[in-house]
Amino acid sequence: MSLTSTATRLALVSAVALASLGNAQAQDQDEIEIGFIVKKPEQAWFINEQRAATELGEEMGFEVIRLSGEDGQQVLSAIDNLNSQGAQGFVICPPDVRLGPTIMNRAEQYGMKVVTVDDRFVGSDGEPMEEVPHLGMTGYKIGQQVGNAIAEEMEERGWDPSEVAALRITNYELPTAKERTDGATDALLEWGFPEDNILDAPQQNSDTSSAFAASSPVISKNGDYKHWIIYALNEESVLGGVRATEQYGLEAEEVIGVGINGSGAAFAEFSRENPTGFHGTVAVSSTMHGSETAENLYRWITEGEKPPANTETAGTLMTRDNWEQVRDDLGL
Ligand code: FCA
Repeated sequence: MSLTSTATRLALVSAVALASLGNAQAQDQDEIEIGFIVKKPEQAWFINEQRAATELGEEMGFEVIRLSGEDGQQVLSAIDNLNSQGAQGFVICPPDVRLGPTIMNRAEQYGMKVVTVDDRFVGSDGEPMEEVPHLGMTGYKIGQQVGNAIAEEMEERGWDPSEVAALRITNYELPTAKERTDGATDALLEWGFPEDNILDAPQQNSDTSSAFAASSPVISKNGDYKHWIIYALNEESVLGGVRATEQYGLEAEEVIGVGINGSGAAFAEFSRENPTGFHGTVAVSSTMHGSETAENLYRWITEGEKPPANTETAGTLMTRDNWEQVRDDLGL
């Protein structure tokens, strides 16, 4: 074969390759892309949501671009990034609900549609931004389930409420967190828990380490109590409180912590050979939160049907005894 014909062949091969690449690009351009931005990408809850959205996209034929937005700056660059990739909208659990107006501003500049999940945007008037479709937990009710589960377990253990301290790990900047801890508090008070025994540990963030940091000083300052109950906006935070009781030297039998979420953090705890003070968690389907919000957004983009203003989801108590069953029932 002559040198020339080899060169011709090579040129032909690359032309064919380029043409098929062009086709692939054209196909990609037709495919709808949406973003899924979360405030805590390393937490099992959010990993599940993003995974479920991606899987649904594969089934229905759209692409989900998973991004993290741990602060305002990161969220804004995530939106820029989505725009440059051609995305037409995004689902977001924001790092701070008060960023709502700023995030909407940027999204509207690009003509993107926005759906919130878990934490609902708050407008400059301090009210929820009703115009942005939202899907989240029924915070107050789920909080009540937490309070009732703790009360039942105190009865089971025969504790005298006057000897019990409640470690309430709070995050009042976040409305859904306040609803949840308020629900738990009200259920406990209704049951007859002494209000003076409720001790606040305000956390900076919604994770285990900030809950641990908030709880430790409260526990060591109140060493007279015989037993402790612990609740917070999620199980990651309750685990921080439980770890703080362990560090202080309290036995697992003296502690009842009940969380919210039902994700990997709780499964790991239930799988330990010896029970810890983490008694249970109210599980909600993170899988459903992820897939339903992604589907709502996709339909909005493709069919022009705006999702409902507010969808609330319910929870199921999960303990060491039934966690695998509940996990399977909820598709987690
Ligand atoms: C908030 C919490 C998460 C999860 C979610 C539904 O964002 O921080 O842990 O409970 O609501």
